[in-house]
Amino acid sequence: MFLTRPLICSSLALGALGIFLPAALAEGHGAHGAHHEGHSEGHHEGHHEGHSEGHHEGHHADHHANHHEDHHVSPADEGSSTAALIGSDGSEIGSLTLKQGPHGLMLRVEVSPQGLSPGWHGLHLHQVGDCSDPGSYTRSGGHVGKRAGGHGLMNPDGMEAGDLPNIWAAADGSAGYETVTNQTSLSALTEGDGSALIIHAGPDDHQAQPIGGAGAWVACGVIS
Ligand SMILES: [Cu+2]
Repeated sequence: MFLTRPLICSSLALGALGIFLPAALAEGHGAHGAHHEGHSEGHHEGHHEGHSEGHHEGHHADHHANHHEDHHVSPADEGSSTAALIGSDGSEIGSLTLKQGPHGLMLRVEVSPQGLSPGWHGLHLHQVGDCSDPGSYTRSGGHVGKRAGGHGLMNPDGMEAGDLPNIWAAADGSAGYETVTNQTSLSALTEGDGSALIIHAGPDDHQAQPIGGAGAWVACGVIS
């Protein structure tokens, strides 16, 4: 199955709210399939066909309801990912750790001295796990969940799933950062061609289009 990333992000976000989950995704859930089969087989031994069918349908519906509510904490969304953060000259400037938790995705960024210019920097999740073009990093694509006019944590018409708070670097260029988001998940970010964490040259004003005036892309970390 192939879907574009914006579609995946919007269906996951809506699914987490319990509003909508595509039938194809629900049916593809491995644990559900196994449970469904085992139950139906056991029931067919020594029970009338009509009774079995009615019981079976009721159980099926219950299971689907649970699956909707628990989607954002399902075992498939657990796990962690660690990556190097690469600066604009291609050298390693720090590290990036992502951990999926029960209420969202925890991101931690650590930057070594001289890694960044001092002050605030925009930081976003971009759509492609490709940091092979240091100095531009345009191969990492647009923001996760990108849509026209949608960027910005403070935008009334926003936000995009890849939008995150700024990171602040000290006078020596080092930085430490931790945030959590429930607008995407580790499984959504790592599937297919992955995604990337990008740090920009300047701060994101969280409102201007398309990237909050954050400027050039100065650091990149592959999320896979
Ligand atoms: Cu960005």
